[in-house]
Amino acid sequence: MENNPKKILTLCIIHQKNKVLLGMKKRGFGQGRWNGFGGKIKEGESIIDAANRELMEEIGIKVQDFQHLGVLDFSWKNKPEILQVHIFKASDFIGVPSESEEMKPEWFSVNEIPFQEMWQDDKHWLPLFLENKKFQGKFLFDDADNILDYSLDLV
Ligand code: 6U4
Repeated sequence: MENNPKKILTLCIIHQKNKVLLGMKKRGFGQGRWNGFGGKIKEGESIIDAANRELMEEIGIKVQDFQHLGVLDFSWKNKPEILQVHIFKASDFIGVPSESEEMKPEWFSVNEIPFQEMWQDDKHWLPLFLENKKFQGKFLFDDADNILDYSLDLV
């Protein structure tokens, strides 16, 4: 039974001065794209705990200074589910970013972000993120993950 089609997820990008840490998703949802780190929150888990659990599982690091910058709702034309993704920034972390079965981390200059190999929404909100602006938005995708419609506002 599918009573609650809204899923809450985390997405964390490490941003230090002129570089960001992204990960190549090696399997599952979003495979083949550079992305931040994160995933679905588990029952009873706080959103910050979920963000840190995913960072540890995916690249073996832990963060203390999360900034909650954005909330984006993603939906698809022919699917009932809505993904509500909470976007966090961090600058400091403990540990060494390391490749896992799910993610291969890599630093990118903020001038060389690989937008062509990312979700299409990223080029809209990442510039706001890099300027520490808070935002909210909604993106509607087709079956091939192309944007059909979107709204994005500063909050
Ligand atoms: P499981 O089911 O354990 O493999 P889990 O790790 O919980 O999955 P996953 O991998 O499905 O979650 O998480 C998807 C990740 O992709 C989250 O960090 C949110 C992010 N994401 C989803 N849609 C996105 C989009 N349109 N743009 C974007 N990130 C997106 O930049």
